[in-house]
Amino acid sequence: MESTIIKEINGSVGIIRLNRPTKLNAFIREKALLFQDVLEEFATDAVIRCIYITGNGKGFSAGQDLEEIIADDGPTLAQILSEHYNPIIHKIRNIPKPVVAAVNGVAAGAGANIALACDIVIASENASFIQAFSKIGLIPDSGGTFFLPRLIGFQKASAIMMLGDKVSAIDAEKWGMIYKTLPADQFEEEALKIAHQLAAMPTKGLAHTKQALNQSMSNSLEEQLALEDKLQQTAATSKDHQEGVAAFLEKRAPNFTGQ
Ligand code: T3D
Repeated sequence: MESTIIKEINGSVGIIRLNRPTKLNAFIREKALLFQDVLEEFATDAVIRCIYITGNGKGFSAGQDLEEIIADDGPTLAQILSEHYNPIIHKIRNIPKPVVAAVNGVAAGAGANIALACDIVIASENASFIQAFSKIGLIPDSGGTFFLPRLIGFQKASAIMMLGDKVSAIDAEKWGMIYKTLPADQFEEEALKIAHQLAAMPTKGLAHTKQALNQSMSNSLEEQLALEDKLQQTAATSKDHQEGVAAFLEKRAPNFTGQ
């Protein structure tokens, strides 16, 4: 049987394909644990400078597999959050590399919130985002109540979380929930181009930017200014910083190595 998570390395981009297409890539325990293993592997592989997550088939992910939660031998609710989704969100936010979600189709429940935890979310014009939790008496998890109000504001976040509306990719882009919508027929090619662009950039600088953005969620202005000062001093010691400045002054294209 094909794996529920397919990993590929394409140049410096580590690709993760969620692969249960007949169930819209809904998560079962085995898949959630494997996903974490691959995130960890790509996080530590020096060749990989950008991670790209997408879904196989017509959906990105329909979140938790609802059959698994009623199965006698399925994981408990406590396990589902503490061993599946929470570690996935922690890893995505803490990997010192850009993580791109390429949302090819519907993203619902935890599937939507895993995408929204990524650094850059790109969606096919056919994709949609559903905070499906309210329809089954649950609350949005996988960081949804943290990221969504910060992305689109408290009011819209409350409404779509309570009503469980299907938000089109086009509206998601308009509201600032995602970075960009791409035409369906060019989706994978164009989304991968963005991942390759990120992978060719100064990886350490991007990692520091990610860290600063993470901490901006809870820091005061004073704390954030101090953090920027500290991270900028570190970024300034990187080879890629030297290369960027040299390339600019020599009027040539830079060759960043991620060092
Ligand atoms: O206790 C806990 O679970 C805590 C953790 C919570 C985390 C969560 O993610 S909770 C939210 C779980 N997800 C949902 O509630 C979404 C359920 N799915 C849907 O509402 C719809 O499938 C969609 C709106 C996402 C897409 O609709 P549509 O019409 O495009 O597709 P479909 O026909 O409903 O689905 C296609 C197949 O995938 C179908 O299987 P079948 O009948 O062809 O054999 C459907 O049953 C299956 N599927 C879709 N979502 C799930 C699923 N099977 C299991 N679990 C799913 N979540």
